[in-house]
Amino acid sequence: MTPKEYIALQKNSVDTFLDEYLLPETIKPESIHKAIRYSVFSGGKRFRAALCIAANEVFNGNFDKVLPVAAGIELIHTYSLIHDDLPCMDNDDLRRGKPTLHKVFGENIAVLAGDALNALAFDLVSRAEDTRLIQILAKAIGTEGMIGGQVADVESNGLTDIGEDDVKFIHMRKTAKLISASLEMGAVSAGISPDKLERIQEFGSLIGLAFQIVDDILDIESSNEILGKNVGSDEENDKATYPKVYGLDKSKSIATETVVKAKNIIGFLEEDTSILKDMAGFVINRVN
Ligand code: GRG
Repeated sequence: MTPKEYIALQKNSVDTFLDEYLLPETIKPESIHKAIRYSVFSGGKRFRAALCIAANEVFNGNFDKVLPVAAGIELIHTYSLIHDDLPCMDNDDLRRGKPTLHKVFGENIAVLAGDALNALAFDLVSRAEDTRLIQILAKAIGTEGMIGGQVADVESNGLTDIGEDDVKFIHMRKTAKLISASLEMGAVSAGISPDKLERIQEFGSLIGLAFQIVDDILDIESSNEILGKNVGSDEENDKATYPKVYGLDKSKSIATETVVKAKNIIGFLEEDTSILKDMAGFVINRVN
């Protein structure tokens, strides 16, 4: 199975699960339930959920136990995209090939939908009855994680003296932390040992960094049709990106080297980690 097929397979399970879990659009107040479903089912790849399930599988976990956790991670990810697109953040009007949530439902409902997804995500993760998973997720999205990265990102808009350390600081937090936490939560739920967990964390940080570097590159080289969002948005917002700091060619080689390093880190584990290595390869080869 190719990594793309593996991700599609897990997406199917996650989407079926979420469709049953999320309240129907007919429940009052209808607008918030419609808004949540509009965003959650707008065609995300479910890469983070697939990573969580893959790590769980590698360390012999339990699919039924990890599925709500993987689904919860996708709700956090969707929440971050909704808030990232708001006028007070990146002010984007296209996401996953559709108008952004605030364009359709208004800014107030978009903010509240993000907030609701946060609460729902923790409800789902708590179903595994393992407080370590809740702690990993909370830390990954807090001020030392995703939110910290987003703060540094918005504060760097328009600055001319952005350096290598600054852009790595942002990418490691706003994107890599949740990607690494997805793997970590899958592995911890499967009972991974602490020494192996360290390798999984490091692998996750590296592929998460590469994921955001590739995102920066696609924002320059892809098209609105393929990406489902407005390309050129980073340049328009004068954002801190790898191509801005290193140029396109060097950014591509850094992304490739980062993925090679990631694969080597898990290469010595006794378990069959081929699915994780394939997922690392997907990060480099993805087109959207
Ligand atoms: C949600 C805790 C929390 C905080 C909000 C707005 C914000 C703080 C953070 C923004 C972080 C962000 C949007 C980072 C970009 C990550 C990224 C590369 C997204 C694209 O991921 P894909 O390609 O998207 O997996 P799909 O659409 O496939 O799901």
